[in-house]
Amino acid sequence: MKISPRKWLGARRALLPALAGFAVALTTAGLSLAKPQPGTGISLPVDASADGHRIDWLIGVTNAITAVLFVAMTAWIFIAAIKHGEKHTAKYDHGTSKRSMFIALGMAGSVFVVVDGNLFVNSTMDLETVYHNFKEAEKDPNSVLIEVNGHQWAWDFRYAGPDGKFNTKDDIVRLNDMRIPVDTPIVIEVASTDVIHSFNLPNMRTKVDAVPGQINKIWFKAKMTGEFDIGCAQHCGTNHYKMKALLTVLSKEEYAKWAKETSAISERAYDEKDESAHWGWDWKDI
Ligand SMILES: [Cu+2]
Repeated sequence: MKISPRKWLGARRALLPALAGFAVALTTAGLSLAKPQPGTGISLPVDASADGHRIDWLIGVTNAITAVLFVAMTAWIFIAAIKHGEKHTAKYDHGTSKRSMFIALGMAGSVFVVVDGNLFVNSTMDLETVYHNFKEAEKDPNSVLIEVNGHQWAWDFRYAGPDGKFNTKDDIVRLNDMRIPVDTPIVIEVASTDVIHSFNLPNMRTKVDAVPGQINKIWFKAKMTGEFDIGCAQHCGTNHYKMKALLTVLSKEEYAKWAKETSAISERAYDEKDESAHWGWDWKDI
């Protein structure tokens, strides 16, 4: 195919916006792939959770579909620019013909049914059977229940202690330090005492808003031991970026040892009169 100089001019004019589009897409993709923790490589944070693969699948499929559409659309624009050159009277209708409506509805309908339908069904099933299935998680006699209180700018953690009741003398109470056993359901109720925060466990592929006057719930199971970040995913004031805690996943034996010792320490430090320290609540069945 011989391309006339006029057509090349048109193509060159299309090239700049196309390159700019690619640059923006690459930068965005690069930022989303930036490694948030050492040793994770260029990818999402290490998936340390038993059910994290469900979230990663959703992100992967969404990225793949978006990439295919992006390439198809930019290629279409570029080919049209080369083919039609600089001077070309556009031929178009207002989309009111039967043929146009048939094509538009057909394309939109098939994308909706095939893509959205698939993602919607999968996500709804995951929510029903896993993420919102608290009954199943709490049924495990070894499951660990934790109350989390977010405030500007730290996370408080409370475990019921040997008596199994919250807000009592033997509670384990920690600041910015959450420890859990591996391969065990961890059920967490989250509240806030000032503004809206968001309790974020990127390596466990879960997070939930911490809302004043409300108790929200999540659960997960860690599949590996190690230390992981806990963050706040809701801009909550000047020092939002400092609202960071550490999640330590221990072996079951190490966790049992830690819980026993820490409960005894917390019990010794218990002060009946310190009302602000008794921020816990009766565990809620949600
Ligand atoms: Cu916050």
